[in-house]
Amino acid sequence: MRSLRFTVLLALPPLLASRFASPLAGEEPPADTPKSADTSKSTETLKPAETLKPAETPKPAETPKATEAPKATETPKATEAPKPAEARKNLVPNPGLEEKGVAGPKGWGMVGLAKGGQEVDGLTSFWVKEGPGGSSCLKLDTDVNLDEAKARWEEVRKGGAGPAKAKGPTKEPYYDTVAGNDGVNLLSEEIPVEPGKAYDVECDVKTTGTTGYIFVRGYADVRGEKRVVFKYQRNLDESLPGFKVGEWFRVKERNTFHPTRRTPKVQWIRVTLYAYWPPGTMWLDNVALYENPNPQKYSDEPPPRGSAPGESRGK
Ligand SMILES: [Ca+2]
Repeated sequence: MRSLRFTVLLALPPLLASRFASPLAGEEPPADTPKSADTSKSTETLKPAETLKPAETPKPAETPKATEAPKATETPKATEAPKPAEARKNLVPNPGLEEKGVAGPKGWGMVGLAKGGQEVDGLTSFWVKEGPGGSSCLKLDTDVNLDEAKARWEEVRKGGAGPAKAKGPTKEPYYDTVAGNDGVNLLSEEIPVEPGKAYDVECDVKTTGTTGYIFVRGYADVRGEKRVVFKYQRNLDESLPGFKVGEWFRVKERNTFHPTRRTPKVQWIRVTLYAYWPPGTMWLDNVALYENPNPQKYSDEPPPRGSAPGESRGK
């Protein structure tokens, strides 16, 4: 992990890199290599701890009271301009995290989780109705003791994990929490990449003060093995202009990357939602990935030399 931290530092601008200088800085997620994952044992009846709450039903639209509304003005005017910006196709599967998989949002998975396994662990990751407008979203909690989290992750990897036990208390200085170590992350399914194309990545995020990233990992077939050869990352924290702790914020500016510009072998990408330090909670929703036909500039940094430890066998 040491060499990995060094790699990350190299890949960051000085200002951001300084954030990583702390020994508490988030490590990269561990290898997303399924070890002894046995999805065949998965129980279909698992329910994440926090998905049972009834949806906070949005209030019905207030019906217009006035009955004297002018008639004949309801027909759309021919002058309404088309909306080219909204015609962009979102390439992320289950981007609003609304569709249910085994125990969480379908198509999203913990690092190390075999395909078809339980998406969230109910201890550090949850599928909740706390998104914008009461929609389903992802909640990541890094204020969990690392030992408890690791035990839980192992249970989930094996399949048929059942409900998680409640987390124990954490204590200062929190170095032994998930926040001080691996962080928590969920990855999208693989999304095919077209050579020569640039993309924009977006998401909604809210935090209690914990910071994180939206990562994009690019995979290539290297001697028959899928390896991470490209990485783009965007801070999810107060470095975003207009971002406020405790409020939903749409991350959409300056997030253009070009996976095949320097790493032409990239064939697939996966979006990773990642929370780490300080211990706290992060909510994420409405992930989007759009082709950008006219990129003004790229935000992606040069790829790390070789693939980082723990990512070489990326699934
Ligand atoms: Ca949603």
